[in-house]
Amino acid sequence: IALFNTFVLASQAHEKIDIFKPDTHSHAEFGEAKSVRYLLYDVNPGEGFNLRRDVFMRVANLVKLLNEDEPWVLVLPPWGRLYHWKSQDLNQIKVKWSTFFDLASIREHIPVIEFEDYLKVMGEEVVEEIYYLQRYKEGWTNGKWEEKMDIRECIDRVPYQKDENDKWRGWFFGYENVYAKKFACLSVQSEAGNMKSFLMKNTTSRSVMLDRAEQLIHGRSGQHSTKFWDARRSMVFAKHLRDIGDEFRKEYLDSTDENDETILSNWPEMKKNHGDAKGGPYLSVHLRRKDYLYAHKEQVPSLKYAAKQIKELLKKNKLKKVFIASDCDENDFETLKDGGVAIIDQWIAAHARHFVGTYVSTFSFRIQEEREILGFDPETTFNRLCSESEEECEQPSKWKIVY
Ligand code: GFB
Repeated sequence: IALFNTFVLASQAHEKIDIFKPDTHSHAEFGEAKSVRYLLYDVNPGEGFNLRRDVFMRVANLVKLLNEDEPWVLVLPPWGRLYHWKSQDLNQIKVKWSTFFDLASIREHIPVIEFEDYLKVMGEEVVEEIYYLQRYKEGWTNGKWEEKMDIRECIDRVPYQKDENDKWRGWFFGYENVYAKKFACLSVQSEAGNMKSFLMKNTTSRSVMLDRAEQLIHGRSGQHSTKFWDARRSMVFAKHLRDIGDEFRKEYLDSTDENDETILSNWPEMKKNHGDAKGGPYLSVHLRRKDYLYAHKEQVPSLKYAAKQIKELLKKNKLKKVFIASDCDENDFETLKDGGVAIIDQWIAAHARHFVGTYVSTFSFRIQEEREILGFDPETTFNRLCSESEEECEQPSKWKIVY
């Protein structure tokens, strides 16, 4: 309650801004009222949507840890300027997280706020401090990983410049008037959670941004931990996108949650056993093309060889229909943002009786996680297409859900 009140007082906005459900967090634990602080982050501009989702999980679990001692709110970085979003006719910057995800579900994990709402709360288009995360110039000493972080000179050219009024200017998700008061480069070799003491002890500003947050690793909150899966489970796709996917499943793939045993419940209460989910009567394939055709040409099949494998899988699984998600050229969807189409593809692929993905694609990995959450038998999930040139076609590791 203390935290919630402090937030409301701190807010200079006239409208009510949702950050979290006050009743799901035990704010009474914070003895005296501490003012809310805001953590912002951004990722290397070249990274795609699904790697960004993974970085979100790392930062989210940092915020989770911070909230054990101080009230911190995570500011969700607006989506935009993604290398893979090619549709020219759509305005695809400053895209809110609620376009793609169900914020109420994320708020069951940590307090979050959209960037736009953060600006309203601050009452000024400002980020107080930015730390641009970078590696250590000298690399790993003795080739050994050790946890450390130090303010250092910037190694590479950074995308922030000081203007004539000593304000740091940069991309800030396309919000042109936003500036930062303070900027520094921070060399890090650290798991995300270990940023906690830096943020609590070395900074006092109301808002701190970590740019290039992909430098932080999962560490102890990795895929074998419940922390990883809690954050992952909270990233429920937005209902308007799930609905489109469900409609498509029903109409073309004879697939409904009732028949397929894939009914969702509120994620904190949803605990499935492997094999609980049956899946719709279709095979789903993630057939990654574009940059993968040259970046991973040894492991990515020709269309002909992909077709051969698909035919065999249909036969083996006694299925007649196949749903192929792909980034191959063609765009039938005119009204949806590219990110939205990709989510619908992932949603449908996640509900199939059997799934086969593409070598090391994070897009495929996120589908595999979705299937773990739904309760599929791992044998139907952790599969990938092989290329004709591979002698041994190693299948993906089975990263199973932990509760
Ligand atoms: O998601 P993502 O990081 O996965 O990047 P990878 C691939 C992007 O391409 C997705 C689109 O976010 C989508 O926008 N895309 C890929 C698809 N597959 C599909 C699909 O089946 N359907 C639809 N609708 N869209 C990484 C990239 O890609 O691979 C890095 O993030 C880099 O930039 C690396 O290129 C090599 O892990 O597949």
